[in-house]
Amino acid sequence: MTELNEQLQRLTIKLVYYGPALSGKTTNLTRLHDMLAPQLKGEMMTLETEGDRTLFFDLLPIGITAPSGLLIKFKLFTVPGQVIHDGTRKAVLSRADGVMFVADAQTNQIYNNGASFDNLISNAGMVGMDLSTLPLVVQFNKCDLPDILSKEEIMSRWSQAPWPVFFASALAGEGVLESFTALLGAVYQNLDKQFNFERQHGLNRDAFISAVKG
Ligand SMILES: Nc1nc2c(ncn2[C@@H]2O[C@H](COP(=O)(O)OP(=O)(O)OP(=O)(O)O)[C@@H](O)[C@H]2O)c(=O)[nH]1
Ligand SMILES: [Mg+2]
Repeated sequence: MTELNEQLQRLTIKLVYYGPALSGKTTNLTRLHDMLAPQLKGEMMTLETEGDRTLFFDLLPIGITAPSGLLIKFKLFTVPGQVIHDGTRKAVLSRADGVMFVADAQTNQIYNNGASFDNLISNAGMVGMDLSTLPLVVQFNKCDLPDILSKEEIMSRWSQAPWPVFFASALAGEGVLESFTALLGAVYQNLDKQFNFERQHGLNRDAFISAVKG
């Protein structure tokens, strides 16, 4: 449930990058931090990493102001993908307004992707989130590597699912902004439903998305 503080004219939107270990969640946030306009974003915070691996989370804060004066803050989090950090993952996922599921396109990661998606479904249920209404985008990352699933193979598994699928190479920044834009669009739809956003705050979907991209 999105937090809207009417008195302070402030809305906070939590977006979570979820997925198996080493799929590239932290890299997505790092690239977004490189790409977004400086006046929109705060410093990216990384809370304790061990080598390449996230132990708690990464956080990228972004802020925009609607024509109504409403300050909209986005908090982009990553979860730690390693199986043992499930408690942390659940805590970070809690109260998310949107999820980017970052899968690893390498053929040897099929099992880990599936297990992580099952884990998302199970944790979402435990923290009281409804996956049927949650804005969710699926990103298959590491598409630059040689031994990966073809787009056809991936789509044959995912095209029946209700979520949009993107292909990315986060290391090179490819597909990062496109998938993030899709997530913002899905989040906007929910906000508009919940708070009558366009009428109350003067931001339509396209303006909302371009305000974030700067
Ligand atoms: N070749 C290639 N490597 C990538 C890509 N994205 C990330 N990596 C590499 O994969 C490794 C893991 O990336 P991270 O972004 O730390 O992965 P993570 O999902 O945050 O991992 P955890 O925090 O352990 O859950 C790093 O060495 C990255 O440089 C990509 O698109 N292509
Ligand atoms: Mg990480």
